Amino acid sequence: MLRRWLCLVGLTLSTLDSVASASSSRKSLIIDTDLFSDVDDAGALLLAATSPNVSLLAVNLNYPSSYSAVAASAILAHYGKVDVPIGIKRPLTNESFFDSWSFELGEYASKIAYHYAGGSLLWGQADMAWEPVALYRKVLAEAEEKSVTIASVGFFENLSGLLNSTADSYSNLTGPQLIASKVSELVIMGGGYPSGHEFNFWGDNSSLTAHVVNNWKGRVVFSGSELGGNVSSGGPLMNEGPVTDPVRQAYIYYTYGTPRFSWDPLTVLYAIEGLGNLFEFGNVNGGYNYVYPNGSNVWVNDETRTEQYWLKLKTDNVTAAAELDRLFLEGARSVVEEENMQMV
Ligand SMILES: *[C@@H]1O[C@H](CO)[C@@H](O)[C@H](O)[C@H]1NC(C)=O
Ligand SMILES: *[C@@H]1O[C@H](CO)[C@@H](O)[C@H](O)[C@H]1NC(C)=O
Ligand SMILES: *[C@@H]1O[C@H](CO)[C@@H](O)[C@H](O)[C@H]1NC(C)=O
Ligand SMILES: *[C@@H]1O[C@H](CO)[C@@H](O)[C@H](O)[C@H]1NC(C)=O
Ligand SMILES: *[C@@H]1O[C@H](CO)[C@@H](O)[C@H](O)[C@H]1NC(C)=O
Ligand SMILES: *[C@@H]1O[C@H](CO)[C@@H](O)[C@H](O)[C@H]1NC(C)=O
Ligand SMILES: *[C@@H]1O[C@H](CO)[C@@H](O)[C@H](O)[C@H]1NC(C)=O
Ligand SMILES: *[C@@H]1O[C@H](CO)[C@@H](O)[C@H](O)[C@H]1NC(C)=O
Ligand SMILES: CC(=O)N[C@H]1CO[C@H](CO)[C@@H](O)[C@@H]1O
Repeated sequence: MLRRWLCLVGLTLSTLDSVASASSSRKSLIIDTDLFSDVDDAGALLLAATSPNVSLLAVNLNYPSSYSAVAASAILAHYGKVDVPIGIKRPLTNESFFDSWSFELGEYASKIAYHYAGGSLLWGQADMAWEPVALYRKVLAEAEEKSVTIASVGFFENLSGLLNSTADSYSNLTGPQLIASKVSELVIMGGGYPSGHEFNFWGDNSSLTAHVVNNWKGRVVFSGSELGGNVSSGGPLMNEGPVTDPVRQAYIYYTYGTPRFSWDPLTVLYAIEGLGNLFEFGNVNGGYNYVYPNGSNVWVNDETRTEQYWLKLKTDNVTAAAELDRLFLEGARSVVEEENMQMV
């Protein structure tokens, strides 16, 4: 009886899963994240891994700490996404984050990597991760025309490498040709709007930021420091979320219980849902973003350019935070409910 019921539950779950995978409204998404010096990358990964509306094609790490790759693997595995390939920028280091600026924030990547180890990259196995440009090229080559959204919530070396790439065993197209044929939208967390000097743009190699932003062809939507920096989230996840959830634990390690700014989760939420009820475009008459070699950026008004946009909130910040908090909890609880059903 119990066995039979378990089989039925298993069947129902896998049937639901395949119905969901067949749904054409799912958005194909690649995340390019640093998952190192701020925990909001982990919040963004939670959304991407648990949203029923996403088909997560790959996760590339643009920060070379081995702990970042293993933590990404642990988080994806917790949400049942063991098959999502992970790439990381080389050469790898064993660097761990230390907040030498405000002395307020804790380190989470190595701790999540160690305590929640799982998925394709176990503890000590970061060197088995993909080379990011090769992973981009493989995944894009296999994707349908104009079907892929890339969400960049960190630095730009991998994307610069993709732009510079040439024909290989995955595709005869150059990087820009592959992008033109497969990518529908690039969503970037970085810069300030209409102008600014923000960490993702200057914090690693600002000339590579300039290379990507100033040369990318096709639709690009920017999420600036002022957007997520005015929305604090993660409180309900820490207070009410499942105790087994690795992203909840990452927030606790990093913020010691204080809600955190929401740059990356808001960016990924837009990448998944589009403008929805939360966002609107800040530019009305076209224009484009220009990045200086020092990483500062400025919006250039130009009515003839209509493929770039920057985001602003359509609601007040409390409403935006409440929506993120709702999705964090819903995502974190979704896997726990499945575990409970399987354990009956
Ligand atoms: C998924 O998409 C549906 C239909 O567009 C929407 O109602 C729902 O809010 C979305 N769910 C999430 C978690 O994004
Ligand atoms: C990182 O640490 C592992 C052991 O924990 C070691 O095998 C590896 O060589 C180290 N990598 C670097 C770049 O120091
Ligand atoms: C890609 O090429 C540009 C020059 O066209 C160069 O500035 C940039 O450093 C290259 N990117 C990488 C990742 O090597
Ligand atoms: C690239 O082009 C060559 C010659 O047309 C062809 O044999 C090969 O299969 C192509 N490679 C890929 C990855 O499509
Ligand atoms: C930025 O990246 C390019 C290409 O990899 C490299 O040539 C250059 O030295 C880097 N600049 C800095 C400041 O690291
Ligand atoms: C909303 O913005 C105000 C003013 O910047 C800030 O004090 C408050 O903490 C913000 N609330 C949330 C939930 O982010
Ligand atoms: C970066 O360079 C631009 C152009 O020269 C300049 O206007 C801006 O002030 C510089 N930003 C910083 C932070 O120095
Ligand atoms: C922060 O949010 C509050 C409430 O929505 C708003 O009044 C304020 O203008 C926002 N501040 C910034 C810098 O966007
Ligand atoms: C180091 C790393 O993995 N990053 C890659 C980013 O792109 C450039 C150009 O393809 C490669 O040289 C790097 O290896």
